[in-house]
Amino acid sequence: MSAHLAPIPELYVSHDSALKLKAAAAELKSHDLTRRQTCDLDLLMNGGFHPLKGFLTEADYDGVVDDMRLADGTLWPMPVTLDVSPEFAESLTLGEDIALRDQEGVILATMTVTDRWTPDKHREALGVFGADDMAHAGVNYLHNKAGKVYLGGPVTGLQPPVHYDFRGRRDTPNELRAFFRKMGWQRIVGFQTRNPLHRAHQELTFRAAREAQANLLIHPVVGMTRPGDVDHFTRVRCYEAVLPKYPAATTHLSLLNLAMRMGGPREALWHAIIRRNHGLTHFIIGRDHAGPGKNSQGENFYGPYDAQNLVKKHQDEIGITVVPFRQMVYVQEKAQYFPEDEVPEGATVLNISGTELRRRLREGLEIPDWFSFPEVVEQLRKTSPERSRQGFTVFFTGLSGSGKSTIANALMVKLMELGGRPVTLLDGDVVRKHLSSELGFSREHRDINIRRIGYVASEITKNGGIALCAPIAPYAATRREVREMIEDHGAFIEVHVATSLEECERRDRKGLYKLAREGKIKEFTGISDPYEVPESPELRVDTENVDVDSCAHQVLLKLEGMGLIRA
Ligand code: PPS
Repeated sequence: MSAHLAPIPELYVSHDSALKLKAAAAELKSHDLTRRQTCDLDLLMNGGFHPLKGFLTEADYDGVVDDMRLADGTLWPMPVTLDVSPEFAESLTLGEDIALRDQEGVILATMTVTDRWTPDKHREALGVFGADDMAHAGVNYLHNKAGKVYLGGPVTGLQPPVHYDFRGRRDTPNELRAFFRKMGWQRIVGFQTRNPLHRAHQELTFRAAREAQANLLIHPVVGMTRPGDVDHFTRVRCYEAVLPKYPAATTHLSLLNLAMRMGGPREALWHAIIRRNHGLTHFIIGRDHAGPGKNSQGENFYGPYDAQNLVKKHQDEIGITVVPFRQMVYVQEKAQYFPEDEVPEGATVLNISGTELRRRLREGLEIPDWFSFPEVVEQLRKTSPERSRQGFTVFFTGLSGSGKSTIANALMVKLMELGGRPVTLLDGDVVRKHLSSELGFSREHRDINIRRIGYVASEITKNGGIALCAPIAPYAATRREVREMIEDHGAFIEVHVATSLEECERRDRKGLYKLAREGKIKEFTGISDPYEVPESPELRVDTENVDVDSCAHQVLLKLEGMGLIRA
């Protein structure tokens, strides 16, 4: 049997041992895994991350960050760390076993904690991603989502995470290796993707398989990809729609539960190692593999072919051959795709970027047949209806008495007059009565209140409705959090109702400013509590010189300009 198809070590114990260990693990301190950690654990346990035997120790982590190597010298470019809160980390003694639970509380594994340290995240960002810039999704996750302390140590696998979706299309490395053995496939080229497959991808994969004289594994990532990507449910339906266009005897589709970091060249190297573990002999690396987009200066983080070059340098050591590809473009005169460096002279080159595709979907414009398959476009249109049929949230923020609710009410009536989508008003006072009646006005309580509003608004937006929110929402960080929650599902329009404190106090409709000045109401926004003015809201309205009706109309015009409503 070829070495690349022999079974690979997993971290699972036998079924009987797992049952016993699980019963004992219920007594252990336990950590609830994040989504990313669940993906990482899945691949640790099933051998996708071979030769790792657990979450990185401090010495391995240092080596990976600085030189892409574990302490024993093995090539490993990406930190796979168990990040936790300082409180949880401090509650542990080194050498202690902990239970690792999924989001429903099911124990998936135990881990012996051999290492605990507070990483220098600035150093990690620079070492792993080449920049400490929040515009990079991996860096943003590192600073804003990952816990402050890392735990390291060997993992004992008890059961894989349960997947309810596309079960038949998910394969562990050993399942894939067994499949290749059964089919007699010796040479297999893998194609990694986090996007729907269009004609250019199909052409690229055909050519790669031909060049490598290999069978083809379409191996899309369905764990976590770049925020804003097409969700994996839609993508898998797209892949399934394209699959019949491939020769069945030499093509296979399998889903990979990887949490990507968008780390460009280092990530490409990591992908190659993971694919080697899944039994592949060849791996396609195209333009800007695992690219994170532009940095905060508007420049690319990595060169378009840096990833190819890095993986080529290490391909022998990994044991997989890179099949490098240039960007594929459509040549109109030939009615055919070509790598960009092989385009016949003087020919007309057509291309539609990801941004342009999203614009066309958003605005309900044509997507030509030379670009994609009608079956794929149909799936994409189902998930991304044009903007005027999507849900959205208008989030008013401003001081108490600034006029948020009044404008929001006027806007609600105007939107209802237009019709087409249900409109819900989440007014500050109303929310505090129904959703947040137990909360006060400390920073902590205000944040909880705003997150609740954000959650409800995101559900409304997801379901195609219009949410109008009108809380004070004094903190920029919490407003940003809500924006992120909602932008997963539709547009978020922040409207700063910029009435000055003096004017709000002069109006003092509810008599609260007077009480606040007298010290009878504590922590009153603008008087004894902060209000962080939004720096770049979608719209700022001035209620001091403009009447309510005109303010609401300004919002309506903004929505029209964004393609969200058709007046
Ligand atoms: S927050 O900060 O966004 O959670 O506030 P919010 O939920 O919008 O609630 C604001 C309304 O509560 C009344 N109120 C106070 N506001 C600010 N600070 C203090 N301490 C306070 N105590 C009561 C006030 O009437 C706000 O209503 P609006 O509609 O904004 O005037």
